Amino acid sequence: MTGRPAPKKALTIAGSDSGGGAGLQADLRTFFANGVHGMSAVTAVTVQNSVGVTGVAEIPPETVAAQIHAVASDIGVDAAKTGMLATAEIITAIAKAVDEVGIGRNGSVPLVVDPVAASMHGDPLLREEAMEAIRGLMFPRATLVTPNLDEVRLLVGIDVRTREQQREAARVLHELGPQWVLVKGGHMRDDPECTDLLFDGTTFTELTGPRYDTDNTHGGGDTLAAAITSALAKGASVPEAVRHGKQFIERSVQASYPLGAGVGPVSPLWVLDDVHGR
Ligand code: PXL
Repeated sequence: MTGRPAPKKALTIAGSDSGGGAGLQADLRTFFANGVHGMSAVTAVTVQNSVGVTGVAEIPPETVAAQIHAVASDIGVDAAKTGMLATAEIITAIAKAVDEVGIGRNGSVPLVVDPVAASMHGDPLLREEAMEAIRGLMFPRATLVTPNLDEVRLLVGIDVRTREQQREAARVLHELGPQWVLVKGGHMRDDPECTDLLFDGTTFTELTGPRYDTDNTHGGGDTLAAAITSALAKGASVPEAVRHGKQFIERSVQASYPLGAGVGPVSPLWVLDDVHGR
């Protein structure tokens, strides 16, 4: 029989971006670019292009949970991530479903929680009252959480402007229950570099990279978290996976491109340069 052994499998629990820049579309292409089989449990469908979000249709919570059960019971999941979760009811259903199938800290499958609150245009992707559900239900289940500085402010009320405040935020976020915290420094725009801070409750590790000159950063957080999730699916430790993710997002920012009248996406298309050229 023709074929090959199945690759490792990663699941994204996230929203759809009709413009293809962010959300589950970014996650699935990042899984593919990392040689991992990608699966999705869709939480919401956004009506979106490069300029912004003009509509959101939420998926019924029981349908979100059913997608998780369907893929976990048959195909299996080596690592999972969450993105746009939309409502407290959807988050409650996800928390129960991941516990039932062994994803997250109550099981053995690594879970990356990217606490998505708004699009880069400021359009809300999470109802206001749902941030409490992310804090209370998703953080304690997370192997790793990956907030940017806007999300840090919404989650714990700390307005990070210095490296010391970044450490303080990591400490406070860790107390909410995740095994690891990655406080991303990309939104510290005065910093000529881009320093992310990784913390496991004991040790701080700073990961510093260049700050690239581009406005096309749509889907950057999703791509980073999905690259980390891919590495976890392949058995990497969290620090190894985060290092891989950082390298992957740097190359994907370098390969970002303009699209429409607004903000273009970061892109993992560079992995195919040898096949298709640039
Ligand atoms: O990049 C965060 C994000 C996640 N999920 C969806 C999005 C966005 C940003 O726009 O649209 C569906």
